[in-house]
Amino acid sequence: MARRDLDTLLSRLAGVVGSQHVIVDPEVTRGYVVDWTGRFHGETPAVIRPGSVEELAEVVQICADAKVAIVPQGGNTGLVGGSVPLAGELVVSTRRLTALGEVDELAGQVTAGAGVVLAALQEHARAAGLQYAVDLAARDSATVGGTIATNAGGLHLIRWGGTREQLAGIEAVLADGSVVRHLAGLAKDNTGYDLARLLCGSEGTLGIVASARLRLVPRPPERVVALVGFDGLRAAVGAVAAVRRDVPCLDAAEVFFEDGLALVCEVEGLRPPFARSWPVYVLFEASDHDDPTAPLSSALASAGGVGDVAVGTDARTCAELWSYRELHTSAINSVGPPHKLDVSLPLSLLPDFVAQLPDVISRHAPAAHVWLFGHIGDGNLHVNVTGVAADDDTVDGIVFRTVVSLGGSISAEHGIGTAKKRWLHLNRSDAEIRAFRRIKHALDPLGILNPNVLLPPT
Ligand code: FAD
Ligand code: 2HG
Ligand code: ZN
Repeated sequence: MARRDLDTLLSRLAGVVGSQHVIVDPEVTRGYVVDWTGRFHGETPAVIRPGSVEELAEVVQICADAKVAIVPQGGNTGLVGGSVPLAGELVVSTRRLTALGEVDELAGQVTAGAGVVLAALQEHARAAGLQYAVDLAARDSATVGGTIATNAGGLHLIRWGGTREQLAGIEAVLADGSVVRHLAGLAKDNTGYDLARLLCGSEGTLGIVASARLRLVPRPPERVVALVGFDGLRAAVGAVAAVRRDVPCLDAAEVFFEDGLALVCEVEGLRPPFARSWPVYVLFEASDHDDPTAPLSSALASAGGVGDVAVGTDARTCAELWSYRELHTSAINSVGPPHKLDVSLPLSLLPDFVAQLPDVISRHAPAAHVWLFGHIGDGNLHVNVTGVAADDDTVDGIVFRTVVSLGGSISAEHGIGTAKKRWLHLNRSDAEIRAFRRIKHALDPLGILNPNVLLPPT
C-alpha cells in the first residue's frame, strides 16, 4: 500500500480508536509480530486496539473499504503461527475488550469480552463458586476470543469438553463490519444456523469475536492430584482406561516422558518427583464432593505397570505436581523454537506410534530431538521437534503422514494456522475443503480476515 494511502487509513482508524491505540512504534509492535515460539515472524504497519465492539466494527469496516487485510490477535499464545501478520497485515488486537459481566448463578453462565484472559475469567467464576471448564498453562495471557477462535482444548477436556462445548452465544464482527450478536444463552434455542459454533475454531477467518456467553461448571470442593510413574506407555494407557472407568469425577489424565521431565527439572530448577526416574509419567486429577482419593487409589492398584506414586490434596502440592507437566512448553522452547505437532490418535495405537516415532524422524533429521507430552485421556500427544530449521517442514509432513496412516488427526486442539495448512488435505476431503472455501467466501468475500491461515492456497 502506498505511504499516503496508509497514512490516510491509519488516521481514519485513529479517529475511531484514538491515536494512542494505533501503534506504529516498531519497539512496541515487535511483541505482536512474532509468535509465542519464536518460529513465525511477520511485520505490520500498525497494531489497532479497539476498546469496544462498536469501535471494532468501525475498524473492520474501514479496513474492508480499503481492502486491507487484518490479523485478529488476542494473547498471541497460539502455537500454529496463526496470530501473526506474515504478509504485512494490520493487527487488530482485542486485548482492550476486557468487560466481564456478572455471573448469572441461575443459568451458570457469564458474558466475557474477547480480551479477557482465562485466569481472570477463572477467578471471576471461582468467586461465584463455579469454574470455567477450559484451562491451559497459558491462562495468564490466552484470551476468551483466542480460545474460541482456536476451539482450545486444554487440561480438563476429558471431563467437561473443549471450548465449543462451553459456548452458549457469541457477539462477533463480520468481515464487512456488521455485528452479529446472540448472547441470551438460552438452554433451548433452535432457531437456525449456530454462528457461535461456526466461529469457534475458525481461527479468525470468518469474523472477530468481540464477546461470548460462556457456560460455567460446578467446582467440586475435594480434589486429588496423583503423579504416577509407569514402566511403559502401554501400561499407562491401560491405567488411564481403568481410572476413567472407575473414577467418573476424573478431571485430567496428562502424560509426559522421562526426557521431558529431566528437561523441565533442569531448566526450571525443580527437584524430580521420585528418587528414580520412570519411562512414562501420568498425572491424574479428580474432584468431587467426597474425597476422590480412595477410588483413584483402588483404580491404580488394579492397573499393571504402576511404579512410584506421589499424591497431592492441598493446593500447594497439587500445583507442584502440575508444574512438572505444565512447564514442558516453556522448557522445550528454551532448547530452541520447536516444530509443534499436536496430534491425536486412537488410544490403542498410541504406544505403537510413540515407539516408531524416533526412528521415523531420525531417518530424515538425525540431529532432531522429539519431545512428547500431552493429554493422554484424549489420545492427544504434543510432538515437539527441536533441532530442525524453522522453515524446513519435512519432518512435520513425515509425522503427519504417520499419524493419518494410523487413523489420527494432524491437529487435536491447536488448530491449523499457517503451520499446517499445506497438510489439511490429509484429514479433510476435497469436498470438505471446497465447502470450507464457500463458507469463507460467503462471509469474507474480499478475503481480508486472517488470509494466511487454515485454507491452503488454491
Ligand atoms: P492468539 O494466539 O492471539 O490467536 C490465536 C488464533 O485466534 C489466531 O488465528 C488469531 O487470529 C485468532 N484470534 C484471536 N483472537 C480472536 C478473536 N477475538 N476473534 C477471532 N479470532 C481471534 N492450546 C490448547 O488448545 N490447549 C492447551 O492446553 C494449550 N496450552 C498452552 C500452553 C502454553 C504455555 C502456550 C504458550 C499455549 C498453549 N495453547 C494451548 C495454545 C494457545 O494458548 C491457544 O491456542 C489459545 O486458544 C490462544 O489464545 P490467544 O488469546 O493467545 O490467541
Ligand atoms: C499443552 O497441552 C499445550 O501444554 C501446549 O497444548 C502444547 O507446547 C505444546 O506443544
Ligand atoms: Zn495441549
